[in-house]
Amino acid sequence: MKKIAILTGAGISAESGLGTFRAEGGLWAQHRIEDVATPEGFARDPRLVVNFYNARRAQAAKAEPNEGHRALARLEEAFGGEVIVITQNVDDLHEKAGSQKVMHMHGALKSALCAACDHRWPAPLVMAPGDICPACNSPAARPDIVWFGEMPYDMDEIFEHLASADVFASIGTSGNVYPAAGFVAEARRAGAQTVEFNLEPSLQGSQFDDIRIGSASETLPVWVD
Ligand code: BJW
Repeated sequence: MKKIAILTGAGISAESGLGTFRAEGGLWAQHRIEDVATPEGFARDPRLVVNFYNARRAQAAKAEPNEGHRALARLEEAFGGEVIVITQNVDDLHEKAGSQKVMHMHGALKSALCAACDHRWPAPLVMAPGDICPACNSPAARPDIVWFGEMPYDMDEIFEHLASADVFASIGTSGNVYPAAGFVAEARRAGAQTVEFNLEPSLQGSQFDDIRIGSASETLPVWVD
């Protein structure tokens, strides 16, 4: 076995105190997606959107990785081949746990993006609408987050990993949001063994060879160690 591709979602960070999106009382119960997670929402009210991500950046900065994140970092260290973590999460808990190969397909709270020239740079803890881009001097800074209708990052590289993975593991994601929700089908087609870790089967649950029900902080250490 040479490659393990791992997709993570909000569920892996839930026990680190970061809210998921679609649970009762989750982020989408408190904020309208159209307002805070679309380019149109940002154009309408940049202050609301910047403040939403400022609050989440502050919360993520205080959060610590849990046993699920740590188990994946141990897997990378112990496994003879390649372990790739493809995360939909915008926190940095995989990095804090020690994972080295992490791809943030939906962007990162720690990063700012210039809407004028696409330059990316480390975000200050508190961003403000109209912050200046250090590369082109436009007042066009925005959170470096992939909103609905935008292209997720690194898709070519991600599809190459899925096509060459021996094992595909999906952890703590509900399978509502594409293209990530289609990764299990892609990996299966390429011949990977597939396993899901979740509190309950996701929308894509029927496509996995194996489902480990339970909290990722408990099921991942059992899988890895
Ligand atoms: C636990 C647990 C514990 C809890 N242990 N588990 C019709 C068909 C197909 C596609 C579309 C369509 N109409 C529109 C689209 C496209 C759209 C889309 O998918 N819409 C759907 C809603 C239908 N997608 C896009 O626009 C994307 N771009 C795109 O498609 O570009 C074109 C393209 C095409 C082809 C190839 C490439 C590109 C962009 C999507 C951007 C998503 N952005 C967000 C917000 C920004 C980030 C942020 O603010 O943080 O990303 S939305 C939000 O959902 C966030 C998440 O990353 C994402 C996924 O959520 P996740 O992680 O699954 O969280 P939850 O809350 O849904 O689930 C948590 C799970 O954890 C649950 O299952 C729990 O049970 C579990 N859990 N505790 C284990 N302790």
